[in-house]
Amino acid sequence: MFNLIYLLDVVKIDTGDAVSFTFFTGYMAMFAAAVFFFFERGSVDSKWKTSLLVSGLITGIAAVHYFYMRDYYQLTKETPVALRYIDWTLTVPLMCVEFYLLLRPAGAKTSFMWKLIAASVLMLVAGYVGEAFTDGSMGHSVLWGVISTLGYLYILYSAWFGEAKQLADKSSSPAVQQGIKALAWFVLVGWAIYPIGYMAMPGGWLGPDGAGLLKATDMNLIYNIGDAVNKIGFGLVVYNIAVNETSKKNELNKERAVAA
Ligand SMILES: *C/C=C(C)/C=C/C=C(C)/C=C/C1=C(C)CCCC1(C)C
Repeated sequence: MFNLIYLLDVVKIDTGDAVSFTFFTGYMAMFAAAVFFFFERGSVDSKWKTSLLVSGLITGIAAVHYFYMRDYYQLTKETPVALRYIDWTLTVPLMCVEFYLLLRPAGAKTSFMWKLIAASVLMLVAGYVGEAFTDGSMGHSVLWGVISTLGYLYILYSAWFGEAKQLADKSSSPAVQQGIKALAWFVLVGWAIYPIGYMAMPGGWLGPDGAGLLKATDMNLIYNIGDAVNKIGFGLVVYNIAVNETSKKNELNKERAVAA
């Protein structure tokens, strides 16, 4: 019985439901991006292969979660809180790994990576407690939202002024410097999309219990847009650096060959 309902429900996409629509397009976009990054990995210099692999993993892991979240939402019309946060707990630390991989030639240590990861875990665990254990009150939503924001601010600070920025300044590669700058913009603007979605929750500042600017269902819409922008965007920044640096190296090798 359950299976029959399941099948009927999955086939029928409600065209009036923007959340449902973005779950489907989000899934396909992540899937396509993962295929792209995995294939392109073969055409860049070996130094960049791990970075592209991580980009492929980020979008690939997201694609699998979107596959399940899409059906979960289709069936229940509820927010897939657990699936969402499992996805983020895997993919956001991998984005921190991207920062580390790009900055390793400039002297980044693993402690730099672990600090970013710790901040991202604080951000996500607090966000999860805020959403999963809500009593519908504004006090709960705001408390855990603020704790989460501390983790977010650490990463933001690192990217713009702190360790990530200082390492980027030491990098000998203009492509890496520009890339880190682009990632810093993603963290500032792209990641700021998420707290807006969070504030649509019961008791949230912008939701029905707060300013009334957002409906509770807007949360998933906003998160889905944020994910597509940030996961694919991060990957493309890394891809761009890898392609630029690879062609620079190829040029150099050609010049050397001519000179020899
Ligand atoms: C691929 C997924 C990404 C980049 C997810 C990023 C998520 C955030 C930046 C979430 C931040 C939050 C706050 C800053 C406060 C409210 C709770 C969160 C978890 C939505």
